[in-house]
Amino acid sequence: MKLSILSLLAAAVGSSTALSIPLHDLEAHLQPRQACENTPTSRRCWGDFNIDTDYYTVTPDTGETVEVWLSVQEVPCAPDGYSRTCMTFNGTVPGPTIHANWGDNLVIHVTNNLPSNGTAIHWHGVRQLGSVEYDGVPGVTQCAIAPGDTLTYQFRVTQYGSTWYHSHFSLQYAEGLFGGMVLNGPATADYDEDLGSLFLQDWSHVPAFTRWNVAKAGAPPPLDNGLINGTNTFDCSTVPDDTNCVGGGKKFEAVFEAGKKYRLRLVNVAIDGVFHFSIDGHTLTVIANDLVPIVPYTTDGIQITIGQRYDVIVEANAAPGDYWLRGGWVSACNGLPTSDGITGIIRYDNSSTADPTSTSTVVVGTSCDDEPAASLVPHLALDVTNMPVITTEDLAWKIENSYFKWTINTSSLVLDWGNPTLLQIFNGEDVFPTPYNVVEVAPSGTGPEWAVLVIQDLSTFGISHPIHLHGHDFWVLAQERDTFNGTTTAFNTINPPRRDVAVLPGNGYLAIAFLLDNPGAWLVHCHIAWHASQGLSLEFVESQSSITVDQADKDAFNDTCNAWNEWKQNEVFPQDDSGI
Ligand SMILES: *[C@@H]1O[C@H](CO)[C@@H](O)[C@H](O)[C@H]1NC(C)=O
Ligand SMILES: *[C@@H]1O[C@H](CO)[C@@H](O)[C@H](O)[C@H]1NC(C)=O
Ligand SMILES: *[C@@H]1O[C@H](CO)[C@@H](O)[C@H](O)[C@H]1NC(C)=O
Ligand SMILES: *[C@@H]1O[C@H](CO)[C@@H](O)[C@H](O)[C@H]1NC(C)=O
Ligand SMILES: *[C@@H]1O[C@H](CO)[C@@H](O)[C@H](O)[C@H]1NC(C)=O
Ligand SMILES: *[C@@H]1O[C@H](CO)[C@@H](O)[C@H](O)[C@H]1NC(C)=O
Ligand SMILES: *[C@@H]1O[C@H](CO)[C@@H](O)[C@H](O)[C@H]1NC(C)=O
Ligand SMILES: [Cu+2]
Repeated sequence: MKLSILSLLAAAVGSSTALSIPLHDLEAHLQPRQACENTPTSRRCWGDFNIDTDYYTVTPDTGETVEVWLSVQEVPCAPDGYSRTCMTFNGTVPGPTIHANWGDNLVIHVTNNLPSNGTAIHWHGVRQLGSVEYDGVPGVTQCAIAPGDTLTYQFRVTQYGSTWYHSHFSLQYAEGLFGGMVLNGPATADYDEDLGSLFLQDWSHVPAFTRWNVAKAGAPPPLDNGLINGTNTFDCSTVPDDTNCVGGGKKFEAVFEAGKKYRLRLVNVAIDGVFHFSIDGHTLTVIANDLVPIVPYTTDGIQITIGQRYDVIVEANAAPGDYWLRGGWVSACNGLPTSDGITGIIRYDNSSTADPTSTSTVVVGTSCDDEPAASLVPHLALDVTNMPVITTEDLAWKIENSYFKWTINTSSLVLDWGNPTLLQIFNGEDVFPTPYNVVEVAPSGTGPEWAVLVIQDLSTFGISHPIHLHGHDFWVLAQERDTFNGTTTAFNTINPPRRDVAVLPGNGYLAIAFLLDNPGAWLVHCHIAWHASQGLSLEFVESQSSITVDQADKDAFNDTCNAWNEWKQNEVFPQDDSGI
């Protein structure tokens, strides 16, 4: 850029009509470099930063604080025309979208207005660089927030892209406790309009907490429907005499203007389901996986497992008309009989009310895997260069008191909401309770160092698990339907996919690496909500002696614990799962 301006000016100086520009003025003109504005035709730009900036080490100083108030409350709801009670942020499912810019400070006041549950809110995929106390995991990074109490989460937005926030308290997000986070920044391809988050969700007509009584004995129970951005229809004639089926559900609809390019932020917020998203007659250009911009690729449909996000650009270049948008339920991976009805509508004419007659050419298969690794190439190319320590863990199961539990090296996670790992760390303890499944990691030298986790599935069920790590993006080194033989030679270390949820293939192994740059206590868990409740989780305590928390944040932490311990004396429902 600088070179081309210089050569242009040089050409001008050489021409007969050129103005003579003194050299120091020229320098002033070029320094500081003119900010490159983010517009529909320059999405790679972001002021003094851009899509090439290493966002792991550089964060714009916006000086802005975005302050948000969220009320966690129960309300009557009927997202698909079937009445029940939902747990919500501010009364809606999905909850209010949180918008912020890359580099902003977020201050989020969460008040627990539930009658009889604690809560804790996790900002999925947010690195929480230097702010582990606001990661929102009850029993790990905080005590549960008692009914009536408020906790103010405060952290810096060091990444950009699409994510979501959700309760991490037991099965609460299954009842509706989630919302979108749109973190504005540059992108790897251009688009005209940002349509925001698009949530793909499975949905139960009775509370998940009620189904848990069945689920905890073993297999996940079938659910009743799927929702697209919190809405769908349901055929009440399939449940005659059920007075809760009041009808009136609606399909999600969006309107396209021919010729425009739209950005959609796909988020799988299911508790059990894998989706294969597509829009009839349209191609998707994929520009990000989780909070990592990728080299754009095009596809007819995209497979999304729980917790994952894909940002896609859709060009309105089909013949004007109405088209089905399909969630694409992968029945082979989920306990829901049919995917046919999990749809929304894209219209080119906003006065149209007709059902689309479009058909799909996309084949939803039986694979529960991620998109092929070869497609998911991070734009900011980073290799894993030094991985001296490999932690291997065996995934299996046991039956305890007639209940099914997943185990990690024979131990199933169980947390005490009143005794978080971080409290134990504040108290200087370094031996953690066995069911906390703590693995301690720390760099052995001074240079960049990665920790590697290999989870080997020995359960023999053949079920795939979407594995999520807190506090970090991870590099996906291997996803094999095989037994890990202990050698790292076959690991993909050269700019492999980088994200925060990846699939552990059934009867195989998943190997991930994360940079040891964020001291804290970080959960790793399966994002199938039933499995998390059944203990499929461990935690990394990273660089324990370097974990620092300001006094004001420690005081807020202590207040939350005191309120929880007081309320717990009158707790109505005792904990009967892992806690997450
Ligand atoms: C949520 O509701 C509270 C009132 O309970 C209100 O003050 C706040 O602005 C709402 N938050 C959002 C993000 O809409
Ligand atoms: C949370 O609330 C739900 C609904 O009232 C109840 O079924 C469940 O047992 C509660 N769980 C805990 C741990 O409080
Ligand atoms: C989905 O719902 C969220 C929350 O209400 C909203 O911000 C978003 O724009 C909706 N998505 C689309 C594609 O309309
Ligand atoms: C439909 O689109 C037209 C033309 O863009 C616009 O003027 C009108 O407000 C839209 N109507 C609705 C209900 O969105
Ligand atoms: C888990 O068990 C395997 C097999 O016994 C062992 O090799 C591995 O070191 C254990 N992992 C940890 C973190 O102790
Ligand atoms: C270990 O497995 C990898 C990947 O399957 C393979 O390339 C390598 O040859 C194996 N090494 C040994 C010693 O078996
Ligand atoms: C936390 O609160 C308890 C109860 O009020 C108090 O005794 C204790 O000193 C506090 N601890 C810290 C570290 O502030
Ligand atoms: Cu799982």
